[in-house]
Amino acid sequence: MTRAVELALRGPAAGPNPRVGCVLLRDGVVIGEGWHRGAGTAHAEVDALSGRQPVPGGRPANSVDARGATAVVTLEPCAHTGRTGPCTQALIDAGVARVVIAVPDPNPVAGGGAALLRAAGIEVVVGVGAEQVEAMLEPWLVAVRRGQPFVTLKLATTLDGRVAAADGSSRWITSPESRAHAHALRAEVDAILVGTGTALADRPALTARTPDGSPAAHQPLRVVLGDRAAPGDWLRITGHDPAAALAVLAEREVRHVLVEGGPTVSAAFLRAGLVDRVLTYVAPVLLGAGRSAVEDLGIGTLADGLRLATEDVRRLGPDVLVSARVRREDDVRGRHDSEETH
Ligand code: AOF
Ligand code: ZN
Repeated sequence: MTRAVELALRGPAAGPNPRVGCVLLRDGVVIGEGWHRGAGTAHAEVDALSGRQPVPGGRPANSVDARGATAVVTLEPCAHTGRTGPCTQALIDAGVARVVIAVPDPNPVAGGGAALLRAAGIEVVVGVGAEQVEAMLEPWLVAVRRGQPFVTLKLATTLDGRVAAADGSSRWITSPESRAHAHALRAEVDAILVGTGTALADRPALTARTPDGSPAAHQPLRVVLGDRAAPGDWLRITGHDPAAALAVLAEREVRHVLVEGGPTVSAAFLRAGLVDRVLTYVAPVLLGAGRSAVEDLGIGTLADGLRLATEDVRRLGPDVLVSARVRREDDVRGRHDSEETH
């Protein structure tokens, strides 16, 4: 499964489909490997069965003889015909004897593959390496289970929590290392959302760029929320309702949205309880005055403060990046943890 995860990670982080990897084994020897390269391309299982990926020590083949073999897949093989055919049927047709799965597919359209495989007499094991795969696929899994995009809120602040000085100047608070990191992050999400205030004041390009300044291969959908006219070729969502915005994005198969400001939109998403993760780039700068990162949340007393769970801390040049989770009411993570394994 660790190898299957490695293969899965070769696929794109962004896009409507999950990253999936598959290893085919016979008597402990790898006979096929595959991964999914994004919506519209072959699924990992079909890619592995095709033999086009050379296995370690081997050459590419026209197909793999998988009769009696074991397929190790990071995600439950799909049971539907979507942009491509059902992997479940491909595995059955190939004569696979055993399928080892890390996590069930929460997509109501594609799920149910494990039961179909069992009905065809194939031994199925679910849950192997589930933690590793849950971590890799978290935004996608959460978004598909919930029917609403996973929301990462990005903040870039001074040590005293300011995002602009008294005169409104804000470029740049964080270091080039932090900004490069943020650009890499943009390339991994499906959409970036800002409010009209930020769009008008900063006119951010919101493009994902590589370290040398050239545009990244994947550019997220750029979204602006609010009623004022905004510049550029962005998707305009009118009104100020974060839930309505997420519904529009869900329609477009957006799984992961990065909310990038400003303080008004950040507060609106937090107040609505729609943020999953807060990524804060903190620069060792003090301003003592100026706009704070998040507008009023309607919290009057410390006991009501929104306390997050720190997931990760790292240094980026002089800055610190803190990644923290917000516990959501509708958080259904781990719902499948107790699912049968046999
Ligand atoms: C698999 N193997 O490698 C992937 C799966 O419309 P399609 O054909 O692109 O199918 C997309 C859905 O299939 C996706 O939402 C997810 O439920 C599943 N992805 N399944 O068996 C794969 N990528
Ligand atoms: Zn499939």
